[in-house]
Amino acid sequence: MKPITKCAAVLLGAFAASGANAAILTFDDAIAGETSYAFDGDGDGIDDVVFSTTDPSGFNTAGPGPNQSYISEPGLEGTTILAPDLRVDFLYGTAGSLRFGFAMSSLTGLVDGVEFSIYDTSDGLLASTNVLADFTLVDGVMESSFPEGLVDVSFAGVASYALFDFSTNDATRYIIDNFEGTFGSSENVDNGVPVPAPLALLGVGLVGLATRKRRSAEH
Ligand SMILES: [Ca+2]
Ligand SMILES: [Ca+2]
Ligand SMILES: [Ca+2]
Repeated sequence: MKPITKCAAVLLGAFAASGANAAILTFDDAIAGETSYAFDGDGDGIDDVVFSTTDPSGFNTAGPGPNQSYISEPGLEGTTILAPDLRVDFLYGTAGSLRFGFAMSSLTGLVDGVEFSIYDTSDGLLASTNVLADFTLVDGVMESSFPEGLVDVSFAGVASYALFDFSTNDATRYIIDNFEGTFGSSENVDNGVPVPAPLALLGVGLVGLATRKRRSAEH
């Protein structure tokens, strides 16, 4: 995934006004059955973007096959019956815009797709969009196997998380791929000052110690 991310960052950086560059998550290393997928763009061991589902069966990574315009398996595939079906958290926040492709497990075109909503740290809604799915021409020739769509949302402010609610009206499953945005530490390490893991663990240890001390004092 690394070389692709870097390549995308360089390409998109040429058009970006600010110093931060965008990254594209292709889910190449997604594992079927897991209930979360994490992206660590700068490889510092701290996840920058985390996708999660409350479905105990977790994600699948394949679904519509290769004949799609916006999906190049693997992606994140899951059930549409939840509300939301999928959540993504941005540990360093994200600003500007978010973009991804999705497909629905429907055999007819022009069907209900996804409601995608973006929130700040105070649960304030920054932007929301509803995108339908339809058959596309793959490489301008053959119609895609399943209806699909492209979500591309610009927003003001800093987003903390976003929710995906795929419609159950026409499909029982969805898949997303090529999730694109600007994810803090993946492009600009100097912006984030994450607490190093050993210090964070020490903090937890100290809290535990204090609790124990209080308890023993009570006795
Ligand atoms: Ca992919
Ligand atoms: Ca990181
Ligand atoms: Ca749903």
